[in-house]
Amino acid sequence: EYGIEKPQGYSVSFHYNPHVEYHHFGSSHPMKPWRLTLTKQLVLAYGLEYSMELYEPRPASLDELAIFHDREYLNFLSKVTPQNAKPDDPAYLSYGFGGDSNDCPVFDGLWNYVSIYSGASMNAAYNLLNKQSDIAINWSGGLHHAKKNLASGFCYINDIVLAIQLLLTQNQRVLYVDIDVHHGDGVEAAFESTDRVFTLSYHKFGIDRNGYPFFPGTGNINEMGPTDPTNRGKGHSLNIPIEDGIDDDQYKWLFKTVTGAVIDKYNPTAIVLQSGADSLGGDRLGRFNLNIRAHGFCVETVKNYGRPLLLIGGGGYTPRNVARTWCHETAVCVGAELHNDLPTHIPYIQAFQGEENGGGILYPDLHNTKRHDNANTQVKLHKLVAQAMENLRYLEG
Ligand code: TV7
Ligand code: CA
Ligand code: ZN
Repeated sequence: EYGIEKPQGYSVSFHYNPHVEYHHFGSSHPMKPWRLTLTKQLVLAYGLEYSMELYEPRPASLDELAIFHDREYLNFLSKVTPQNAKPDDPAYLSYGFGGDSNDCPVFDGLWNYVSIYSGASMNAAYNLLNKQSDIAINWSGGLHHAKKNLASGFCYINDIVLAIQLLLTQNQRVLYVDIDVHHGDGVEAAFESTDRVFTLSYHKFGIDRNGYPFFPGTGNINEMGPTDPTNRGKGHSLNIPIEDGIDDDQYKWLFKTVTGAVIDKYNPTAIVLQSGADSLGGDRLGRFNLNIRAHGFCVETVKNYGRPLLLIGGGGYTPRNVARTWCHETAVCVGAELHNDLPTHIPYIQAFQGEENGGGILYPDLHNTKRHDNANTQVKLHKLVAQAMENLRYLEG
């Protein structure tokens, strides 16, 4: 390794309000805020807090959330409780609550929960604006499905849109990149009419054998935002639909090629990376076969462009692997290598012990969990990249 200089010395900030952990969506719901407890414990156990600045942001206020969301929706969200909720109230259904799936339940402390994760993303964005940090991290955010007046897919408030709106006060062009296994539809929709935000999402896309589309059912390669040529947002969204079982080498190649081309052509002055961990192998809801280091390669690739970077969480439904991945990616940001043997003094060490593989280590082989056959052929991926490059020609005007 001697003589090779890695770009180092980024100032990194970690924005986390621990009160977010104490919220529960319901016992059978896949979204588990305590995965953030595990993440924080791993980060501390490896001593990463000495290489970055820690912040404990206050919750966002209703007025702050109203820079994107409708006030009527926020008023409803701020008042609804499991005790006063009326599931037959038309407002309740129209705002995305209840329904068959119960993706967005009303739980105790809901308003507190959404204000906390949103406050953390906004605090992180302010840190980038003030040049207090080069990279600002909020693992509790990344709730990319929420619309201005609609809860969707476990997301009630779109903290990403709020953070990007803040970044736009001092940046001419913001790039949004989303490696969650689901399509980042809420962020794409929020900025569909501007050329000052480019949205790029990698996700599973397709219909399963029961005829249900993979959630949210949008994000095919031909969906590039508005089609009206007078709309400034035309061509400023790129969607990369992927099939089940994609492996490390395929994903790394796809990510590097396409993200690199977008950064070169769009030349953003700030980047927001949603690093949803449900694209890992063995995720309870995901379909991909990625290992932790391949997921982290995406963070490293974006980091190496040296633009102000907001790094946020998102999905991730196998909590121990979410914690491993986000700890690894925190280390990537500060430029640290971590031992594969987990430190022995972690409070929640039992959560990482006694797995068929991966007990006691940071980098288990998740590809070996092989729950999804790889339906991505090299031919299909090359065609996908060719189509993505074709879509990017809109940027040349
Ligand atoms: C960012 N998948 C969010 C991802 C949101 C995915 C969905 C569930 C689910 C919800 C539960 C639950 C679940 C085991 C999984 C179309 C439906 C579902 C037909 C009966 N268990 C993110 C949202 C997705 C809720 N929703 O991107 C309570 O899985 O697929 C759907 C919607 C409605 C129709 N029904 C199928 O990662 C954070 N939900 C258990 C309890
Ligand atoms: Ca995605
Ligand atoms: Zn997801």
